[in-house]
Amino acid sequence: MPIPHQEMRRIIKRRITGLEGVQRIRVLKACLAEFPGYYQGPYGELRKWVQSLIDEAQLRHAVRHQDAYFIPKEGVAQVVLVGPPNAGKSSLLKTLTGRAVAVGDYPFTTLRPTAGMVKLEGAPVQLVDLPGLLEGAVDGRGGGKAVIGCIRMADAILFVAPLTPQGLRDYEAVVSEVTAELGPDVPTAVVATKGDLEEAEACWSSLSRSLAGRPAVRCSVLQGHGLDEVRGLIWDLCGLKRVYCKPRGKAASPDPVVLPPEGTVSDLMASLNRAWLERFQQARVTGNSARFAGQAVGLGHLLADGDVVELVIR
Ligand SMILES: Nc1nc2c(ncn2[C@@H]2O[C@H](COP(=O)(O)OP(=O)(O)O)[C@@H](O)[C@H]2O)c(=O)[nH]1
Ligand SMILES: [Mg+2]
Repeated sequence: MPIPHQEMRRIIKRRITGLEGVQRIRVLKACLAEFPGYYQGPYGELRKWVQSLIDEAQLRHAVRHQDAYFIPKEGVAQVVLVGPPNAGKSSLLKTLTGRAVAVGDYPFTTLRPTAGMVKLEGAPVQLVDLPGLLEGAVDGRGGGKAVIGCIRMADAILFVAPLTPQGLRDYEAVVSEVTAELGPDVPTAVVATKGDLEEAEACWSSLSRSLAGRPAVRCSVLQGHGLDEVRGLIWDLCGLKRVYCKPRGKAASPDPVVLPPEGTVSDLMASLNRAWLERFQQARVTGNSARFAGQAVGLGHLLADGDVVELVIR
Protein backbone atom coordinates (compact mmCIF):
# COMPACT_ATOMS: atom_id res chain seq x y z
CA MET A 1 0.00 0.00 0.00
CA PRO A 2 1.35 3.43 -0.89
CA ILE A 3 1.51 6.13 1.79
CA PRO A 4 -1.85 7.95 1.97
CA HIS A 5 -1.72 11.08 -0.15
CA GLN A 6 -2.41 13.54 2.71
CA GLU A 7 0.49 12.04 4.62
CA MET A 8 2.67 12.22 1.50
CA ARG A 9 1.85 15.91 1.08
CA ARG A 10 3.01 16.59 4.63
CA ILE A 11 6.21 14.60 4.08
CA ILE A 12 7.05 16.56 0.95
CA LYS A 13 6.38 19.89 2.63
CA ARG A 14 8.69 18.92 5.44
CA ARG A 15 11.41 17.79 3.03
CA ILE A 16 11.50 21.06 1.10
CA THR A 17 11.21 23.42 4.05
CA GLY A 18 14.05 25.92 3.81
CA LEU A 19 15.31 24.56 0.51
CA GLU A 20 15.62 26.85 -2.49
CA GLY A 21 16.80 26.69 -6.07
CA VAL A 22 18.53 23.62 -7.36
CA GLN A 23 18.26 21.72 -4.10
CA ARG A 24 14.52 22.29 -3.83
CA ILE A 25 14.05 21.19 -7.43
CA ARG A 26 16.17 18.09 -6.91
CA VAL A 27 14.19 16.99 -3.84
CA LEU A 28 10.85 17.59 -5.55
CA LYS A 29 11.91 15.59 -8.59
CA ALA A 30 13.05 12.76 -6.34
CA CYS A 31 9.60 12.77 -4.68
CA LEU A 32 7.90 12.56 -8.06
CA ALA A 33 10.07 9.62 -8.99
CA GLU A 34 9.08 7.82 -5.79
CA PHE A 35 5.35 8.18 -6.42
CA PRO A 36 3.37 5.10 -7.28
CA GLY A 37 2.36 5.08 -10.92
CA TYR A 38 -1.09 6.67 -10.48
CA TYR A 39 -1.88 9.60 -12.73
CA GLN A 40 -5.47 9.98 -11.60
CA GLY A 41 -7.18 10.34 -8.26
CA PRO A 42 -5.51 11.79 -5.18
CA TYR A 43 -2.01 10.81 -6.32
CA GLY A 44 -2.64 12.40 -9.70
CA GLU A 45 -3.51 15.63 -7.85
CA LEU A 46 -0.39 15.27 -5.73
CA ARG A 47 1.71 14.88 -8.88
CA LYS A 48 0.29 18.10 -10.34
CA TRP A 49 0.94 19.90 -7.07
CA VAL A 50 4.58 18.75 -6.94
CA GLN A 51 5.06 19.65 -10.60
CA SER A 52 3.72 23.15 -9.94
CA LEU A 53 6.18 23.54 -7.05
CA ILE A 54 9.01 22.50 -9.39
CA ASP A 55 7.90 25.01 -12.03
CA GLU A 56 7.73 27.77 -9.45
CA ALA A 57 11.16 26.97 -8.04
CA GLN A 58 12.67 26.85 -11.53
CA LEU A 59 11.19 30.21 -12.45
CA ARG A 60 12.42 31.84 -9.25
CA HIS A 61 15.81 30.29 -9.81
CA ALA A 62 16.03 31.56 -13.40
CA VAL A 63 14.98 35.08 -12.47
CA ARG A 64 17.42 35.30 -9.60
CA HIS A 65 20.18 34.00 -11.83
CA GLN A 66 19.70 36.60 -14.48
CA ASP A 67 19.92 39.34 -11.90
CA ALA A 68 22.87 37.86 -10.10
CA TYR A 69 24.87 37.26 -13.25
CA PHE A 70 24.36 40.69 -14.71
CA ILE A 71 27.26 42.92 -13.74
CA PRO A 72 26.73 46.54 -14.78
CA LYS A 73 29.84 47.99 -16.38
CA GLU A 74 31.81 50.50 -14.39
CA GLY A 75 35.05 52.31 -15.10
CA VAL A 76 36.79 52.50 -18.47
CA ALA A 77 36.64 48.77 -19.27
CA GLN A 78 35.22 45.51 -18.01
CA VAL A 79 37.50 42.46 -17.90
CA VAL A 80 36.28 39.02 -16.89
CA LEU A 81 38.48 36.45 -15.21
CA VAL A 82 37.78 33.09 -16.80
CA GLY A 83 39.30 29.84 -15.65
CA PRO A 84 38.64 26.53 -13.98
CA PRO A 85 37.67 26.27 -10.32
CA ASN A 86 40.53 26.73 -7.90
CA ALA A 87 42.66 28.61 -10.43
CA GLY A 88 43.20 31.54 -8.07
CA LYS A 89 40.73 33.92 -9.74
CA SER A 90 39.20 35.18 -6.51
CA SER A 91 42.63 35.58 -4.93
CA LEU A 92 43.76 37.64 -7.90
CA LEU A 93 40.68 39.84 -7.79
CA LYS A 94 41.12 40.39 -4.09
CA THR A 95 44.79 41.31 -4.46
CA LEU A 96 44.36 43.59 -7.43
CA THR A 97 41.18 45.36 -6.37
CA GLY A 98 41.02 44.98 -2.61
CA ARG A 99 37.53 43.61 -3.02
CA ALA A 100 36.73 41.04 -0.34
CA VAL A 101 35.83 37.75 -1.97
CA ALA A 102 35.66 34.23 -0.67
CA VAL A 103 38.83 32.26 -1.38
CA GLY A 104 39.05 28.56 -0.78
CA ASP A 105 40.84 25.47 -1.94
CA TYR A 106 37.56 23.78 -2.71
CA PRO A 107 36.00 24.24 -6.14
CA PHE A 108 32.68 25.92 -5.44
CA THR A 109 33.78 28.99 -3.51
CA THR A 110 32.61 31.47 -6.12
CA LEU A 111 29.06 30.83 -7.24
CA ARG A 112 28.14 34.35 -8.23
CA PRO A 113 30.12 36.93 -10.16
CA THR A 114 31.86 39.54 -8.04
CA ALA A 115 33.35 42.73 -9.35
CA GLY A 116 36.09 45.03 -8.15
CA MET A 117 37.98 47.97 -9.56
CA VAL A 118 41.69 47.94 -10.31
CA LYS A 119 43.39 51.31 -10.87
CA LEU A 120 45.53 51.43 -13.99
CA GLU A 121 47.28 54.72 -14.76
CA GLY A 122 44.83 56.28 -12.34
CA ALA A 123 41.83 54.93 -14.23
CA PRO A 124 39.39 52.40 -12.80
CA VAL A 125 39.12 49.14 -14.73
CA GLN A 126 36.46 46.69 -13.62
CA LEU A 127 37.54 43.11 -12.97
CA VAL A 128 34.84 40.48 -12.73
CA ASP A 129 35.42 37.16 -11.00
CA LEU A 130 33.15 34.59 -12.58
CA PRO A 131 32.25 31.23 -11.19
CA GLY A 132 34.64 28.66 -12.67
CA LEU A 133 33.08 27.33 -15.83
CA LEU A 134 33.11 23.78 -14.58
CA GLU A 135 31.34 25.02 -11.47
CA GLY A 136 28.47 25.82 -13.79
CA ALA A 137 27.70 22.13 -13.53
CA VAL A 138 26.32 22.55 -10.00
CA ASP A 139 23.90 25.18 -11.22
CA GLY A 140 22.75 23.06 -14.12
CA ARG A 141 23.21 24.07 -17.73
CA GLY A 142 21.49 27.40 -17.13
CA GLY A 143 24.36 28.45 -14.91
CA GLY A 144 26.89 27.76 -17.64
CA LYS A 145 24.81 29.73 -20.13
CA ALA A 146 24.60 32.70 -17.80
CA VAL A 147 28.37 32.65 -17.36
CA ILE A 148 28.88 32.64 -21.12
CA GLY A 149 26.42 35.54 -21.36
CA CYS A 150 28.50 37.49 -18.86
CA ILE A 151 31.68 36.78 -20.80
CA ARG A 152 30.07 37.94 -24.00
CA MET A 153 29.22 41.32 -22.45
CA ALA A 154 32.78 42.00 -21.33
CA ASP A 155 35.32 44.16 -23.17
CA ALA A 156 38.07 41.60 -22.71
CA ILE A 157 38.78 38.17 -21.27
CA LEU A 158 41.61 37.29 -18.96
CA PHE A 159 42.04 33.54 -18.87
CA VAL A 160 43.43 32.25 -15.61
CA ALA A 161 45.71 29.21 -15.80
CA PRO A 162 47.01 27.66 -12.59
CA LEU A 163 50.54 26.33 -13.02
CA THR A 164 49.83 22.74 -12.03
CA PRO A 165 49.47 19.82 -14.43
CA GLN A 166 45.79 19.28 -13.64
CA GLY A 167 45.18 23.04 -13.56
CA LEU A 168 46.54 23.39 -17.08
CA ARG A 169 44.36 20.58 -18.39
CA ASP A 170 41.29 22.23 -16.86
CA TYR A 171 42.35 25.58 -18.25
CA GLU A 172 42.71 24.15 -21.77
CA ALA A 173 39.19 22.74 -21.52
CA VAL A 174 37.81 26.11 -20.43
CA VAL A 175 39.62 27.99 -23.20
CA SER A 176 38.32 25.74 -25.92
CA GLU A 177 34.79 25.86 -24.55
CA VAL A 178 34.78 29.65 -24.31
CA THR A 179 36.49 30.40 -27.60
CA ALA A 180 34.07 28.06 -29.36
CA GLU A 181 31.19 30.13 -27.96
CA LEU A 182 32.64 33.56 -28.59
CA GLY A 183 34.60 33.53 -31.80
CA PRO A 184 37.89 35.35 -32.23
CA ASP A 185 36.81 38.99 -31.83
CA VAL A 186 37.03 39.45 -28.08
CA PRO A 187 40.55 40.32 -26.90
CA THR A 188 42.06 37.63 -24.68
CA ALA A 189 45.19 37.17 -22.61
CA VAL A 190 46.39 34.64 -20.08
CA VAL A 191 47.56 35.07 -16.53
CA ALA A 192 49.33 32.04 -15.10
CA THR A 193 48.81 31.76 -11.37
CA LYS A 194 50.46 29.94 -8.48
CA GLY A 195 53.92 30.60 -9.92
CA ASP A 196 55.38 29.78 -6.52
CA LEU A 197 54.57 26.07 -6.73
CA GLU A 198 57.31 23.56 -7.38
CA GLU A 199 55.86 22.35 -10.67
CA ALA A 200 55.27 25.92 -11.89
CA GLU A 201 58.42 26.19 -14.00
CA ALA A 202 57.68 23.10 -16.08
CA CYS A 203 54.01 24.03 -16.36
CA TRP A 204 54.88 27.53 -17.54
CA SER A 205 57.05 26.08 -20.31
CA SER A 206 54.26 23.82 -21.46
CA LEU A 207 51.69 26.63 -21.22
CA SER A 208 53.97 28.91 -23.24
CA ARG A 209 53.90 26.42 -26.08
CA SER A 210 50.10 26.35 -26.25
CA LEU A 211 49.27 30.05 -26.11
CA ALA A 212 48.48 30.39 -29.81
CA GLY A 213 49.72 33.96 -29.83
CA ARG A 214 47.89 35.09 -26.69
CA PRO A 215 49.92 37.40 -24.49
CA ALA A 216 50.65 35.84 -21.10
CA VAL A 217 52.36 36.61 -17.82
CA ARG A 218 52.94 34.55 -14.70
CA CYS A 219 52.43 35.59 -11.13
CA SER A 220 52.08 34.41 -7.57
CA VAL A 221 49.46 36.06 -5.46
CA LEU A 222 50.81 34.17 -2.49
CA GLN A 223 54.27 35.71 -2.81
CA GLY A 224 53.14 38.94 -4.43
CA HIS A 225 55.24 38.33 -7.54
CA GLY A 226 54.39 39.42 -11.06
CA LEU A 227 51.42 41.58 -10.09
CA ASP A 228 52.70 44.67 -11.91
CA GLU A 229 53.08 42.48 -14.98
CA VAL A 230 49.47 41.39 -14.56
CA ARG A 231 48.36 45.03 -14.37
CA GLY A 232 50.38 45.76 -17.50
CA LEU A 233 48.79 42.79 -19.24
CA ILE A 234 45.30 44.03 -18.37
CA TRP A 235 46.17 47.49 -19.60
CA ASP A 236 47.38 46.15 -22.96
CA LEU A 237 44.45 43.75 -23.17
CA CYS A 238 41.96 46.60 -22.86
CA GLY A 239 43.75 48.72 -25.44
CA LEU A 240 43.34 51.76 -23.20
CA LYS A 241 44.82 55.12 -24.15
CA ARG A 242 46.45 57.82 -22.06
CA VAL A 243 45.65 61.28 -23.22
CA TYR A 244 47.25 64.38 -21.68
CA CYS A 245 45.39 67.65 -21.56
CA LYS A 246 47.25 70.86 -22.13
CA PRO A 247 45.93 74.24 -21.13
CA ARG A 248 46.70 76.92 -23.67
CA GLY A 249 50.25 78.24 -23.37
CA LYS A 250 51.09 75.87 -20.50
CA ALA A 251 52.68 72.46 -20.10
CA ALA A 252 50.54 69.33 -20.47
CA SER A 253 49.16 67.79 -17.29
CA PRO A 254 51.29 64.88 -16.05
CA ASP A 255 48.15 62.90 -15.14
CA PRO A 256 46.54 61.24 -18.13
CA VAL A 257 42.88 60.89 -18.85
CA VAL A 258 42.33 57.23 -19.70
CA LEU A 259 40.05 56.42 -22.62
CA PRO A 260 38.76 53.17 -24.11
CA PRO A 261 40.12 52.00 -27.51
CA GLU A 262 37.36 53.82 -29.40
CA GLY A 263 37.87 57.03 -27.40
CA THR A 264 37.45 60.31 -29.28
CA VAL A 265 37.85 63.99 -28.45
CA SER A 266 34.20 63.95 -27.51
CA ASP A 267 34.81 61.16 -24.97
CA LEU A 268 37.72 63.12 -23.56
CA MET A 269 35.53 66.20 -23.10
CA ALA A 270 32.74 64.15 -21.57
CA SER A 271 35.07 62.55 -19.07
CA LEU A 272 36.41 65.97 -18.03
CA ASN A 273 33.22 67.94 -17.92
CA ARG A 274 30.07 67.10 -19.83
CA ALA A 275 28.98 70.74 -19.83
CA TRP A 276 31.98 71.68 -21.96
CA LEU A 277 30.68 69.65 -24.90
CA GLU A 278 28.33 72.45 -25.89
CA ARG A 279 31.09 75.02 -25.73
CA PHE A 280 33.53 73.03 -27.83
CA GLN A 281 35.30 74.90 -30.62
CA GLN A 282 38.20 72.70 -31.58
CA ALA A 283 40.98 70.52 -30.23
CA ARG A 284 44.65 70.76 -31.14
CA VAL A 285 46.32 67.39 -31.06
CA THR A 286 49.98 66.50 -30.92
CA GLY A 287 50.99 62.85 -30.90
CA ASN A 288 50.28 59.53 -32.58
CA SER A 289 46.82 60.40 -33.85
CA ALA A 290 47.91 63.72 -35.37
CA ARG A 291 49.38 64.16 -38.81
CA PHE A 292 51.43 67.10 -37.50
CA ALA A 293 51.94 68.78 -34.15
CA GLY A 294 48.99 70.90 -33.09
CA GLN A 295 46.62 69.53 -35.74
CA ALA A 296 43.14 71.03 -35.33
CA VAL A 297 40.47 68.33 -35.04
CA GLY A 298 36.78 67.99 -34.21
CA LEU A 299 34.81 66.07 -31.61
CA GLY A 300 34.79 62.83 -33.61
CA HIS A 301 38.58 62.59 -33.87
CA LEU A 302 39.92 59.23 -32.67
CA LEU A 303 42.68 59.80 -30.13
CA ALA A 304 45.77 57.61 -29.65
CA ASP A 305 47.81 56.60 -26.62
CA GLY A 306 50.16 59.39 -25.60
CA ASP A 307 48.34 62.20 -27.39
CA VAL A 308 48.55 65.71 -25.97
CA VAL A 309 45.34 67.63 -26.48
CA GLU A 310 44.64 71.31 -26.14
CA LEU A 311 40.92 71.92 -25.92
CA VAL A 312 39.57 75.17 -27.17
CA ILE A 313 36.18 76.00 -25.71
CA ARG A 314 34.08 79.10 -25.76
N1 LIG B 1 50.43 28.39 -3.95
C1 LIG B 1 49.53 29.31 -4.31
N2 LIG B 1 48.23 29.12 -4.03
C2 LIG B 1 47.35 30.07 -4.41
C3 LIG B 1 47.74 31.24 -5.11
N3 LIG B 1 46.64 31.96 -5.37
C4 LIG B 1 45.60 31.28 -4.86
N4 LIG B 1 46.00 30.13 -4.28
C5 LIG B 1 45.18 29.13 -3.58
O1 LIG B 1 44.38 28.46 -4.52
C6 LIG B 1 43.11 28.14 -3.95
C7 LIG B 1 41.98 28.65 -4.85
O2 LIG B 1 42.01 30.05 -4.85
P1 LIG B 1 40.74 30.89 -5.32
O3 LIG B 1 41.23 32.30 -5.46
O4 LIG B 1 39.57 30.67 -4.44
O5 LIG B 1 40.45 30.24 -6.75
P2 LIG B 1 39.18 30.39 -7.69
O6 LIG B 1 38.33 29.19 -7.46
O7 LIG B 1 39.75 30.39 -9.08
O8 LIG B 1 38.48 31.67 -7.36
C8 LIG B 1 43.12 28.77 -2.57
O9 LIG B 1 43.44 27.78 -1.64
C9 LIG B 1 44.21 29.80 -2.65
O10 LIG B 1 44.79 30.05 -1.38
C10 LIG B 1 49.15 31.41 -5.37
O11 LIG B 1 49.61 32.41 -5.96
N5 LIG B 1 49.98 30.42 -4.96
MG1 LIG C 1 36.62 31.91 -6.84
